Amino acid sequence: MSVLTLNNQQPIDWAWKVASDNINTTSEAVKSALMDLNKPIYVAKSGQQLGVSQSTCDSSSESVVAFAQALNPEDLGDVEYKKQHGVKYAYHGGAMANGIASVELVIALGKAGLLCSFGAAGLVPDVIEDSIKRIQAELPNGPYAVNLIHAPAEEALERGAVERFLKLGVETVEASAYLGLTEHIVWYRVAGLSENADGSVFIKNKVIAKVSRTEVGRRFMEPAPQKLLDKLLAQGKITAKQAELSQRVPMADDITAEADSGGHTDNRPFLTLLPTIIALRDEIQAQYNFSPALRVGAGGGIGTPEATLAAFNMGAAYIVLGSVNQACIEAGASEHTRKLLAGVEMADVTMAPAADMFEMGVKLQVVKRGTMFAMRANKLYELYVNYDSIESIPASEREKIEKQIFRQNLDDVWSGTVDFFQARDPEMLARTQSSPKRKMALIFRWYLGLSSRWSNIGEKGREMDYQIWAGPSLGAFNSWVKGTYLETYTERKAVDVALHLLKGAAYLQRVNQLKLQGVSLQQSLLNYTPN
Ligand code: FMN
Repeated sequence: MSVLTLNNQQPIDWAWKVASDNINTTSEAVKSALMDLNKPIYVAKSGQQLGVSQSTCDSSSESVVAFAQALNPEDLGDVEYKKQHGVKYAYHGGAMANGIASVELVIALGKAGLLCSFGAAGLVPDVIEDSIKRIQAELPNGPYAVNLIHAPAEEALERGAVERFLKLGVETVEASAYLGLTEHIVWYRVAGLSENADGSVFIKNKVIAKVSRTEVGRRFMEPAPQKLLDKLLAQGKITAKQAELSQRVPMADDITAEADSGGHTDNRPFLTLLPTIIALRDEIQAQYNFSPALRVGAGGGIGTPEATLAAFNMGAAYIVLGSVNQACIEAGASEHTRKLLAGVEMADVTMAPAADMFEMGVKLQVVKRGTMFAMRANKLYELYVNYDSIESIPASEREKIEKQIFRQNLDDVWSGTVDFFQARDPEMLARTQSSPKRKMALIFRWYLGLSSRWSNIGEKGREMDYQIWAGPSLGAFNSWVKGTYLETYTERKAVDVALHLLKGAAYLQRVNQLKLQGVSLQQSLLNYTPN
């Protein structure tokens, strides 16, 4: 088959001309032209064949029958996103709890003009503060973000996080796990508002809100609610002027529509969630006419150039990655985990109980290959649902979980749990006194909590219990990079990965442009391979 063939009965006759001796017809030449993203491609006849040229000429020569624009990775996505966040690319490395989205990851991506959120969730305040200072030392002018996670059961943590962010001058937070707004996130946002000389509102504290539901999305797309502003005014945390300015801006600059992702997820398909959140944005933007306009990004499921391009073509302002980044060398995951992640296929993920919301039956997406965590955690949840206390679990079952899962007597687990909560949250312990079921939950949460830590630090002998969050995007990524240098886990640098995804999306967009003008391309030209 020819490298390029024209299917159109009536080819488009573009006004451009190319010199006959400047048309290349070989597969290698066409590939190299397609890869040369900085220059346009002109398809024209060369004898009986079709070929490509990357420049036009004024006189004579061949008519151009198809054209693809110059399209660089930095051209993708929303211009205002890049401007407001001071980044080169419309990309966001999503937060990954317990420092999996590590200081190193944030710095590496930031230095390359890619925004990434530090994974502050689950870390103690002093560690968060120290990490922010390390990031600020390397990226004094950004870009970087820090995760602000809503913790319904631990309000003090959320308040403390905002206090530190304001003190340290953190100018972008990725707000996640919110079910509605809290005074803390409103405080962060509104305390950073002032008026520019031209009367417009200056937003110092930027918010990227991650949502998977419209009702939560709406809260972040609208201005701050008066009730919470009044509370903050009464505490002297914001000024009357700031409260007034807050009514002219949305609560968040960016809304990430989080589809089926690693970790906490509603498992919504990206193809349905993104247009739904975009439609909501359009409705709210039309109502308020914010400037700059509200933006919607896409996260969950993105691990290939195809998915990247789909997101941008569906109107995403930027893309968000998580699972794929955990498998990169800068991530705060152990070597064992990163190696395992590099071999994960799309169907090697499943839902398992979440430590933080175990009692509510909340699940999150984890790896099920090379670790028995999901099976074991699901077993614990089943026992939790079926029995009212540790004492009512049949002896044979208890023995089994003590031997296989806890590797110690449950009484010993309980005394360790008591020590832990006495230091962290004594109220939680008090509540177990009247509720043996609650005590059982805390004992089971010992396993759920530690298993993540084991994965991050590479605890020897506990590999089969590693709790590793990941979504199907990782398997898709692994299939795409099979046979390339990125198949090797030690070669996965987050910047490389991000740039290949964006380059690949630009490449595919150019292929699509040619296809839409009736050009069929040889199979080997249809995909972008990282090398
Ligand atoms: N999102 C948060 O907002 N806070 C977190 O603490 C957090 N932890 C995560 C930990 C891991 C290991 C993973 C894989 C994801 C986590 N996420 C968290 C979600 C990511 O920030 C990102 O939105 C998501 O992974 C994108 O979908 P993907 O997994 O398909 O790439």
